[in-house]
Amino acid sequence: MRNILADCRLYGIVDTGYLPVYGLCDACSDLIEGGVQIIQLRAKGYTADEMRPYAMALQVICRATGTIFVLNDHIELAAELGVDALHVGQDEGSLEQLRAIVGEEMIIGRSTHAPEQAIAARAEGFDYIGFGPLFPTGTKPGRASIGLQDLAAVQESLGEQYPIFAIGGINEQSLQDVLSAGAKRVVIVSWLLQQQNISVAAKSIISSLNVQLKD
Ligand code: TZP
Repeated sequence: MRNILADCRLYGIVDTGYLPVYGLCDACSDLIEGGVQIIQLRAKGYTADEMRPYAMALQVICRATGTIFVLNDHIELAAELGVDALHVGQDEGSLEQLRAIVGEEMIIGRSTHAPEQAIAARAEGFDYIGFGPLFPTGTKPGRASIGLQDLAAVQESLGEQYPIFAIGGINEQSLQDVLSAGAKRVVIVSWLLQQQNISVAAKSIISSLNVQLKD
């Protein structure tokens, strides 16, 4: 799983803000068909009991296809299901506290919103970070955007190999600017989920990433 994390350039999220719960599995399968190798379930406002059946169904799809399945925020549920990865925000405790619940093997990522938070998360030992929101986004309404100016310096100080996923308001149009600003990996939520054909859209983004970032 850690090899997939190292290589993956597009991280997808099935978000109940954009999908009815009965559409989560189809969207997940479409993203996978489009080549996305990391998929997070994000269901703000849902309890662990409400999320459990959907998380289990998505976990089955991801397992069958060698895709990293990430659960957002629900730490106890992540431990209970033994998901591949857990993603947490700034307020969800230290890595040590999280490891005490989910164990040593699970990939754990942290959202960061400023260079100092990114550096701190790397130093603490988080396996990857999200960095953003780069642009205003309806997926995190009210959250101030941080722009592109710190991306390159953050990537340089955390190391070329460390997985930093640029996030927030990224779409087909803004992707080029995000890559020019130094991003090596991106998360795209609403733009992908709102496409008529999610898998074709994901393929097109991945092919742009591969062309722009060829080694
Ligand atoms: N964290 C920072 S911005 C964001 C999250 C979950 C939302 C990204 O969604 P979108 O729709 O790609 O802007």
